[in-house]
Amino acid sequence: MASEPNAESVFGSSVERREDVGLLTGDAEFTDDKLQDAAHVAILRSQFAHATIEEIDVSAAEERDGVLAVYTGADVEESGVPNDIPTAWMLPGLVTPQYRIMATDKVRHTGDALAAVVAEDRYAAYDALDDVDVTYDRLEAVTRPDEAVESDVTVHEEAPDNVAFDFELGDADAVDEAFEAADHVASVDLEQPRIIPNAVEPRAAAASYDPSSDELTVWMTSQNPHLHRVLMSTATLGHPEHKLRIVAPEVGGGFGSKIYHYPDEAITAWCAKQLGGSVKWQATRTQSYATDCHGRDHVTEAELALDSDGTIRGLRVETHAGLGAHLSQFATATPSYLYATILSSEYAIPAIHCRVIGAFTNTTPVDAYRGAGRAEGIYVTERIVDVAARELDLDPVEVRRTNLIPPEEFPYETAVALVYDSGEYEEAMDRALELIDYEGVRERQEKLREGGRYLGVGVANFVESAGLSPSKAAGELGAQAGGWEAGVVRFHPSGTVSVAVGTADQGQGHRTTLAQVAAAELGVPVDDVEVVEGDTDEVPQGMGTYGSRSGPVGGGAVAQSGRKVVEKARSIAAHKLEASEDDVEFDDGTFHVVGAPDRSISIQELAYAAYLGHDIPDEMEPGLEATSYYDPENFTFPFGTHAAVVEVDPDTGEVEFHRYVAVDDCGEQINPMIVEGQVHGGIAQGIGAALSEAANYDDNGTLVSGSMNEYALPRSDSLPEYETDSTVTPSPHNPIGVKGVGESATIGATPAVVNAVVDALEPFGVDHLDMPLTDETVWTAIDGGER
Ligand code: MCN
Repeated sequence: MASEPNAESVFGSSVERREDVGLLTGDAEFTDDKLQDAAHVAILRSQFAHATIEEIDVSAAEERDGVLAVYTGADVEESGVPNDIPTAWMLPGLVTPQYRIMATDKVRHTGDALAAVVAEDRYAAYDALDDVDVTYDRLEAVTRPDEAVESDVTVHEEAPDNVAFDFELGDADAVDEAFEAADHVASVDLEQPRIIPNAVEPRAAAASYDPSSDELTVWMTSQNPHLHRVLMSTATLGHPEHKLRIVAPEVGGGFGSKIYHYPDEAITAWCAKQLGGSVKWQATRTQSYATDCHGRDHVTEAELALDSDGTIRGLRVETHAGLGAHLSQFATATPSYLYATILSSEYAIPAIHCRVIGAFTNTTPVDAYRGAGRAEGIYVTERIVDVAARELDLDPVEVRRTNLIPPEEFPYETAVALVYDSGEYEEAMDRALELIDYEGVRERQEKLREGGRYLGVGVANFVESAGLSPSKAAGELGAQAGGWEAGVVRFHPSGTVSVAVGTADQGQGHRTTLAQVAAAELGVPVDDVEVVEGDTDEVPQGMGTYGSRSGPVGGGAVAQSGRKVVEKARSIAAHKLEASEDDVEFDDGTFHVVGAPDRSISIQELAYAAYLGHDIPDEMEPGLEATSYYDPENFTFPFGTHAAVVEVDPDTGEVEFHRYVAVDDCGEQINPMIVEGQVHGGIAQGIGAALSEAANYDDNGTLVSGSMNEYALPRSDSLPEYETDSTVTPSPHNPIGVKGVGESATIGATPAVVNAVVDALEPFGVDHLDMPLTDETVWTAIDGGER
């Protein structure tokens, strides 16, 4: 039976994460825990970044003990499946070469799959890979997007100059006029290197096919099972969607990398069908590095026009965005609509123009990584504001303040097509400045410099477009997916509640927070609400978890269904209490007749009545549940200010943190503890990008930072103590006032840290440095590159 309703409001409380018991005790089940007796798939990757394939000889591998089958791309073609990994976002003029699950004629990066061995165990499968004999004809490779468009190397015949798209946003003429009228133009050339997402759990799939029913079930590390189902069903395997079940069990982190429909999971499912049984595949860390979509990869020229008092008149940005060897699903949207549209940051910039050239290279595909597009765009604006402030001899904080969009201007339409919903930017910025004691730090900086110590303070503001929506607008811009979310709220006759949502957790705590949303709407104890996600058989439809959408959009869907349930319950309450519906009030789980508090009935009692069906209004169907497809009218726009104080050692180039302050505003907070956790994780990743992380390729297209030995993730001893605070500016259009938070800190942290380091280096005449700001980069820059 249901527990007694509690009066305490669960929305806004730091309810403990119900996910943690399973995770901490090891009881939580991940994909690799499924199908323990299944055969194993090992996938052969290309040895070269660019080559034509002359022959693939699998005969020796087939002969090995324990090997059940060896397949190549030719076998996939022969099976007659559609065999395509499609893009999910079209842009005008976009070139869309076919992306097959295994390459047959040409390889375009070292992660391309060439053959799949299925064997009785993992060791036998991997050992047999050595016996697959591939004859390559090697080609030159190109790895940088700016070089790709001028190179003789052709990644795809369909894309002349390797250009996949050439995208423009904003008013170029207005920007020209603004630049002519302005007192000063600052410019900066900057690069944002590739980042490799490092989820704790590498990608994995386990697939089971039942030939008698034609049912195919795939457990996989998915951030969006329904999207995976539709793509796998229609574009890749040609398997009926209603007979394809995708389940995302516990997923150990994603950071964007598990949004995409990759060849490997499709190969695993295809192998299960071919063999008529169960197979599984688990990526190694090295394979993940070579195949998980990377993030960022921009080479940019930016110019900012300002008056001498710091008033910004215009911003001009041109960027070459690397797409890698193939188009991943959102690879086109991330550097175009998510990047160009956020360039206004928190500022009233009257004219902005942005051109993005998306280029194919012989590298791992690039797509959304935590902060996707918004992180890259905000970085440009927040860096160039600092560059301009120094050139104008103004305090960078004051330039920011001069240009902030004031609260009374909301909703605010930017020069790059977004309408920001709400913002109290100055309040958040002032809170951060006060916490970090900005004036005091500046004084200390001056004093320490006299003694040969180099302190730097960096401030970055940011806005994020979180929760892509609405579907119609996204569709007009080329999206092949909706921006809605589905949520089911179902009372059981005993008064407990099941919620099913189309989002898919990878560590964000949805089973806790979305239960809080439902409990608050229904006025029932949070422990009486169970949330199901990540299973296409259990959840009717869904769009998944990315773009910081699960709180605002998933939460919106749950709230909307909760409200529908309350309205139906109100009708039953009015019937049972013999009152008009207008006279029945709902408060914390109980319906009362206005003015007669003793005439009341709880929502749990009404659930029982609804399922009995004896004593409910005529014409009403029994049952108490509701489904919503919540399609928001706009993005939500979280914002904030991050500030860092660092000291640079001029002898070693080492960057040491003195302070790190983050003030974030994600509207109403469902669970402040989880919000803070999201901010902590985001700061770590933002600092990693600023100081140490970069995926580097050599000229042959070999990923030289191909393992954790060469790819420098931040470690706990290189991260500062975080000092966090928040302001609360609800989103006016969201049913629960929530804005997303999952990516915010990643967006704010990187420019704050880079600004701080460059500020520290001012006495050495350094006005910009490209990330990552490793000791070597900083040390070299201190001596004007002479060391
Ligand atoms: N939340 C809240 N109050 C708000 C906003 C959010 O309590 N005002 C809660 C939400 O209910 C949810 C969590 O905070 O439990 C994050 O919510 P949201 O901002 O909606 O983001 P999503 O849940 O959609 O998660 C996606 C986001 C992204 S895009 C990346 S990348 C990312 C991130 O979340 N990857 C993560 N955080 C991650 N955290 C972990 N542990 N692992 C990842 O892979």
